[in-house]
Amino acid sequence: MHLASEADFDILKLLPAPTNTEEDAGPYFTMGMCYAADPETGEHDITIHRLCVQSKDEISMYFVPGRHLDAFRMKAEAAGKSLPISISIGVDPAIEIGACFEPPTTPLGYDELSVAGSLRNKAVELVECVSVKARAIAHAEIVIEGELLPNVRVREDQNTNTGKAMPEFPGYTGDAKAAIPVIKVKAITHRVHPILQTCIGPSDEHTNMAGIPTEASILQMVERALPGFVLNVHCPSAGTGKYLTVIQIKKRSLNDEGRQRQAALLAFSAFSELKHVILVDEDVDIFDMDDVLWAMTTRYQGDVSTVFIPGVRCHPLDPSSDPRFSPSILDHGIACKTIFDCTVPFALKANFQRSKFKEVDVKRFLPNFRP
Ligand SMILES: [Mn+2]
Repeated sequence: MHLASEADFDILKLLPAPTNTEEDAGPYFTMGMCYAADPETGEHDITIHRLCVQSKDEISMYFVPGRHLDAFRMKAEAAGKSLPISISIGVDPAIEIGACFEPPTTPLGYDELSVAGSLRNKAVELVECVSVKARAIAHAEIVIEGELLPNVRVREDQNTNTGKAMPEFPGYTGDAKAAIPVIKVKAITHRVHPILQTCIGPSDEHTNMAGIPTEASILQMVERALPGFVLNVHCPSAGTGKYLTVIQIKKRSLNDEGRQRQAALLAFSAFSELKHVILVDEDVDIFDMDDVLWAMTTRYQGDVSTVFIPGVRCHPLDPSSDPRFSPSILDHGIACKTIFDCTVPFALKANFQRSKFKEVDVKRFLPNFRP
């Protein structure tokens, strides 16, 4: 245990926060499970945020608009109070997946640790912090304890002036923010010889952490509205985990024609940050992007198989979601949600049978072959 009140306390002497590119605003913690409570209701929320070390005992915290911890922070700030927070690093992956769930699947007031508890069939063990009134993950490698200060903001790149923050999951280095909240660190606790877990964007690790909750959220919502219609959902790494989803459906009658597009609309409402939906039939392997693009090539006509829903708020880290990209985009973060319907019209199913290859009769060529 190291308390910030000790004279030689310095975050970077204790923890090797990595600086991943020349233009990073500073050293970042990228895999911190940030956990805090609503100052009014006591309900908890856990999410992962971009955390930049700003001084020996200060960390800046960036909130994409609408994040639940930010709602807690604003409530505390309105009352002139700081918000106690714990940052647990190096935890059970079930907690990392749970922390990436977002509304409406996990609305404000929903503690995403419940997802982790359900995955493991065992409640997540918590521990009281030593320096602030908050709880942390009991078996974390490292816990940073602190308080989000009211009415204090820093420029994210105040120490480097690079104009940039760090590499984000869409594959671009995000811009440094001009004024973001600050955590005053009060203590750091850790296991003996702790391992500092980190993660870079974009990476399969990052995009899967974003993608698995997206898939689960879409499946849950679509299944409720159209039971049995959607077979599977995949958010591939190429689509950042959050921006693109492939939905596999099965049309069973002429009556199902058009339902696939309804499934896509439901997906957009299940996950507001989703930008592109690719719809495919039951004979397409949604985990093989070659197969998905084959469907887009042979079962899709741009002018009739595409549905544009312009002017919808998606996600601010998509650089094409910007008024400079098109005057039709009114504000940064607004995008055109698009459905790519690569399913075969039900009436034409017979014309789209994939070639059915014969099984190889190995014994014809290798009489002694034993499988
Ligand atoms: Mn939440």
